[in-house]
Amino acid sequence: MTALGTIEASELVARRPVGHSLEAAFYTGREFFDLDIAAIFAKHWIFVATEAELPEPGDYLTTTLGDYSIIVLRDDEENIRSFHNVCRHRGARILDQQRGSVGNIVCGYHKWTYGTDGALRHAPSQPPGFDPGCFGLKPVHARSVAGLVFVCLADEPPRDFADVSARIEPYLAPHRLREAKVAAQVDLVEQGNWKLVMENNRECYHCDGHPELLRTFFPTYGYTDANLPARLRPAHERYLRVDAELRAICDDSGLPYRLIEELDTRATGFRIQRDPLDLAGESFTADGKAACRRPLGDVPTPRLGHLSLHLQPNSWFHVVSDHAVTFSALPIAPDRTLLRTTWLVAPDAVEGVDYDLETLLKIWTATNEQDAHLVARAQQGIGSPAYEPGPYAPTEYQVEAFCNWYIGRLREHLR
Ligand code: 3BY
Ligand code: FES
Ligand code: FE
Repeated sequence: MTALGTIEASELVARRPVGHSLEAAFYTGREFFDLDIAAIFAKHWIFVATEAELPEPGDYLTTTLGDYSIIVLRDDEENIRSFHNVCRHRGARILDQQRGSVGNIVCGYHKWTYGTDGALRHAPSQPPGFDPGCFGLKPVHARSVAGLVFVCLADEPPRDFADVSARIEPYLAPHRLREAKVAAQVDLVEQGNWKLVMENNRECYHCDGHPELLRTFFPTYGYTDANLPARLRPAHERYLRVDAELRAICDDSGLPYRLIEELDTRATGFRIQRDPLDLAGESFTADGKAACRRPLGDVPTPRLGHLSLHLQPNSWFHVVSDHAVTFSALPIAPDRTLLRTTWLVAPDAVEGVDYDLETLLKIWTATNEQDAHLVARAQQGIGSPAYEPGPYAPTEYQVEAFCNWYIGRLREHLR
């Protein structure tokens, strides 16, 4: 018998009703936390960093996925690599800082020394015949897609990632994120399960709770003509007008914008689209005007709306003409999640000259805090024995797609 009582995790996975939120144990139980790490985070491509965080050879960061600790670094040849942060001598955690820069990767315990390619270069006082070639750092698959760095812990990563990369790269490439500069990174610990963070991100049913974001973000997001509430008609009319303008600009300048939505039909579920913004239409600011004077990449006009990328299991991205924002939700405990938000600007943008940091961060900081409250409320309610799964509205179809993808992956794992 498990802590779920007589009901096994596999039964809960098998009986999940389509179109409804998940049963409580998915959000509260240690069994599902461990299962999520094993079936989701250790098997899929996970966004962990931007190349902008690792500008020079030897720059590294460490990240935690459940019990795994990994190193992501730029090697001497400037390639992005990833390794398990576990020494091949007696297993000590090698790098214990969140980020830094190294010439070699040196374990602090007995000074085994690895190159930035992971090869063991030096192990003090070993007997003759010791073969360093047998003790390189264990590699983790790592790929950069237009400057967004993904890792996969599986021996055999999902093979569809190459296809997804090839399809999203043309949308991202014009913004030259590889060369961008990190303006800020903020870690927010949310009091809720990582899936509640993701589900909340996948709908705008709750967007009335985001007055700052809604200055420019169309509240019609996720609705169709058939289910659009009457109160959103004026916004929808405006949306249609500016959307037509945006499409014309994109067609003229060869920028891809069309929606691709394959959220739950493949291992690397994704959604990408360039969508207009309201008011000046340039950026996530109070008036829609750019927050940074330097454009991000080769943009034909600042009025480019937002390029939005949503990826299963745990990341989303918004790129506007003057900056990019990346988001990743990393599980800490069944009821705690780290939301990491990173703002990127053009490499030559100077804080205080080209942009005011507070203005740049304002909208998503407020939105993240509002979302964190909503996620905590959801976690609290779901913790009551009175909770039972409730139905998703049509505008929550991307939440259903997230849960459907997730349940499908668990079923595959448990087979
Ligand atoms: O970040 C997103 O994708 C948005 C923000 C508001 C709701 N969600 C769909
Ligand atoms: Fe790393 Fe001994 S455990 S050098
Ligand atoms: Fe929200």
